[in-house]
Amino acid sequence: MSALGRLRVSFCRTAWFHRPKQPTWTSIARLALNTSRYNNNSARGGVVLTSERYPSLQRGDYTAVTDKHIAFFEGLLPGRVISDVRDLDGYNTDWLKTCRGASQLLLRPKTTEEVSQILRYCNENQLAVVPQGGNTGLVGGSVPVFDEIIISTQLMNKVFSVDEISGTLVCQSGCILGNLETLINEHDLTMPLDLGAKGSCHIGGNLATNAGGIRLLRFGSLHGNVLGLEAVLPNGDVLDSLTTLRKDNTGYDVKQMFIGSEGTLGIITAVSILCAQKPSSVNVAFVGCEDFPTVLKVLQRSKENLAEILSAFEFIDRQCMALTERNLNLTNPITDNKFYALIETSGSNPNHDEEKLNHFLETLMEDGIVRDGTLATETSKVQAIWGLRERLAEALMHDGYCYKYDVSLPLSHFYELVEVMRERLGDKAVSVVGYGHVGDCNLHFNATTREFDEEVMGLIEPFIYDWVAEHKGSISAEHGLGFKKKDFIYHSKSKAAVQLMKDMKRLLDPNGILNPYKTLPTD
Ligand code: FAD
Ligand code: 2HG
Ligand code: ZN
Repeated sequence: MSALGRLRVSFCRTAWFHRPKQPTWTSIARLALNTSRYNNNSARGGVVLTSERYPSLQRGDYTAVTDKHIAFFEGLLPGRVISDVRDLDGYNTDWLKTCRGASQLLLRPKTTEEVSQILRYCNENQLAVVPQGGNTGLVGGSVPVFDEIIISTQLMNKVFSVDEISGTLVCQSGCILGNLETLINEHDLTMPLDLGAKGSCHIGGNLATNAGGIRLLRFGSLHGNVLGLEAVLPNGDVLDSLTTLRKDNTGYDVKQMFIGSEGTLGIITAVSILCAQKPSSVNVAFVGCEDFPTVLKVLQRSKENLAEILSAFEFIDRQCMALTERNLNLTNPITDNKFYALIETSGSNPNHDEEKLNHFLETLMEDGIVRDGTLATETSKVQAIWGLRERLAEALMHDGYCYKYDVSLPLSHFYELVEVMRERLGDKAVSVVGYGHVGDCNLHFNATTREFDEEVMGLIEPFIYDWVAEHKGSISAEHGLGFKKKDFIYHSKSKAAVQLMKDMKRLLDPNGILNPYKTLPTD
């Protein structure tokens, strides 16, 4: 009997990406907290203002927006200036509902020239701004801290060209990732990145955060897939680096500076990206493992046996999987396992791919590595299994308050962090879970409590950052530093590297108007 026959047939219903219920609060270490406001949901919009939550925060020496400024912007962007506070709440509040600014002004440019004029004016008038894409960032980088003007790329959603032979896509930065995927699928191409927030995040936001996601294992990071970009510098100058060339060794590769700069060096207005051939066969195997070393064994075997068709390898622990059932009412097709591995293959020959995957699963079972699993070959079932994985961030938030960490760790210490934290938190937490992009050594560690608990927070931070640094990891694998993690940068970067970052910031943004209070440390 084939492995396909012996493995249970997938039966999950298709799951979709939803915005989660509001959590209550998150913390920023090294900033004094106004503890009386922890769970104050009576504040406007249900989320406490960041400036009230952290009373020690100092607003920079920026000009406050006046009617004169608003009149200027209304002349420049007729009908695309929003200054009614009721319409601004969603833009002022982050996806996790943990950070909230008090911006009085949202600008929605359509062209690079408009972005250039906005920034030139803001720079001359010492007006602080925050660039915003889909506002799905998880580190508080996309919303104002005080009253920074929000510059949204929402209306910058033009696709300029798709070249089927070279696989290059050139578009404006406000295109939604999921829409780009749909569009280029028609040209038999696929995006080199995919993430749970694809229905909302913008490609410019993806570049600005150097987003990783579930395809990084196959296609590598955006530092390799972005061929060119256009960015507007804080003084309004346009940096045209929008090449479509695969190779170009003419001096410093300046576009790299903007990838992962989290809106602190320039506003990305257009992107040229290398897309891959769309696979004609995609399969997903979802297998149960009895311990974490077995997950690693399966990973190693996947690399050996699936080789060029392996396109994703994710893991979920039992405690995390339980949340999808408890909080989202989803069905896990293979219950009662301590760990789960999601293995995706993508290729161009369905028979070849199935044969390879079948052989791989057979040997896993014959060698007693895996006893339970399910295989999905139909698109709807593949999507349903991915739904279990992609909705974990949402599932966690239903517990109440979520303490979220996104770290890189060597595989030899990878899951140890979850065990150490579980021991440390004991029964003070509702859930203590680990999941993520294990194929890229990227762990998503999350703990939850019903509501924010200062004692739990104190048990997690700074311990977790120290632990990660001691074990030669990174305190932010893919989400960035934003507002929440900027002061822990020295756990992962040398003093010399941070100094160079500060020098670059000063060179490009001497007035510090672009996304202040983000990425670079306070000191
Ligand atoms: P925003 O949230 O709007 O902004 C993020 C940062 O980029 C901010 O600092 C902002 O100022 C800056 N920025 C935005 N647009 C521009 C621009 N045009 N020019 C300059 N700066 C800009 N992230 C991953 O890496 N991998 C994942 O697998 C992943 N999965 C997620 C799943 C869910 C359910 C959610 C909610 C988030 C997930 N994220 C993930 C985090 C987030 O989606 C990514 O960081 C994404 O790239 C942010 O894009 P955005 O358009 O929403 O950017
Ligand atoms: C994912 O991989 C995202 O699902 C979110 O990066 C991770 O919420 C998290 O911890
Ligand atoms: Zn992730």
